[in-house]
Amino acid sequence: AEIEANIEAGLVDNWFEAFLQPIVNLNGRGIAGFEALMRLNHPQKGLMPPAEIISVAEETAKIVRVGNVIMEKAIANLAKISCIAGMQDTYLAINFSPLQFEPALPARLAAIVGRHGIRPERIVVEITEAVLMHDNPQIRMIVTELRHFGCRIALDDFGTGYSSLSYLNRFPVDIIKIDQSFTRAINDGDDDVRQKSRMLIEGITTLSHKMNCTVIAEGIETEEECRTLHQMGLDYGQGYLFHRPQHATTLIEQLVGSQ
Ligand code: G
Ligand code: G
Ligand code: MN
Ligand code: NA
Repeated sequence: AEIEANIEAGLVDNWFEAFLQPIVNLNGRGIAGFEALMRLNHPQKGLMPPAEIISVAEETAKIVRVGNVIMEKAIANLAKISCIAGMQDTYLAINFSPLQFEPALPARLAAIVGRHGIRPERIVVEITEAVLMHDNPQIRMIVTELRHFGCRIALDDFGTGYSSLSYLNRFPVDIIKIDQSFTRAINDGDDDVRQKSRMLIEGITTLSHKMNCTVIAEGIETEEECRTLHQMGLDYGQGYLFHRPQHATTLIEQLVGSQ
């Protein structure tokens, strides 16, 4: 109940923020895009971790309003970052929960990108298997509509669900994000675990490339992980080794400072 009250207060008093975590090209480590990660910045408690907030927001259907705020703020942040030299073609990935795929979503997103002068091709819609599992014709129609508008679709947390491969067959996916549990497992102390997880990632990557999908490794924390994943043919990486999720203002200062 306290979390629900914080969500409501956050919506009314503007406590929600869209932090950004850069996604880098494993070949050269230049920034290819950013993932928007929601944060509730409570005036007394400070930044509250999103996992619990998101699950309560989903249960109470407030996730639709929260998601609309995040879309607006994240796209406004992308527009600011785009003024920095070399950042004009970077993309923005936004996470979506199943309830957010309501009929009004495509027009709402179109209005926001239009207002900020962002091409829809620069927006990536991140969905999880939870979105696809519903196998709901409305969700499928809205995802297809977003793709026709120019957005790309990323399948998040890939490899953690039940029947990931069947979704690739039935859904238009452009990007596969391999879950960070795999990034950990490729250096597991157990030889068998390590070898099998490497074979799994390599196989998924080959398959994804054949289907014209880009592959991103999540949660890269060490140089060793980065090197191995690059050798295995993954395209992009995301993780604390490169950049943490940050407030847009901090990130912009850092990007401008490193030029
Ligand atoms: O930033 P962090 O690693 O703590 O995020 C935790 C989880 O919350 C991740 O699974 C992420 O996908 C999810 N998440 C973060 N921001 C959003 C958001 O704006 N909308 C939705 N639906 N999920 C989000
Ligand atoms: O579920 P999703 O992939 O959308 O969420 C990404 C989550 O992973 C966020 O909570 C983000 O803060 C977290 N994250 C990003 N990079 C790293 C990392 O290198 N290590 C760990 N442990 N978590 C990370
Ligand atoms: Mn994500
Ligand atoms: Na993920």
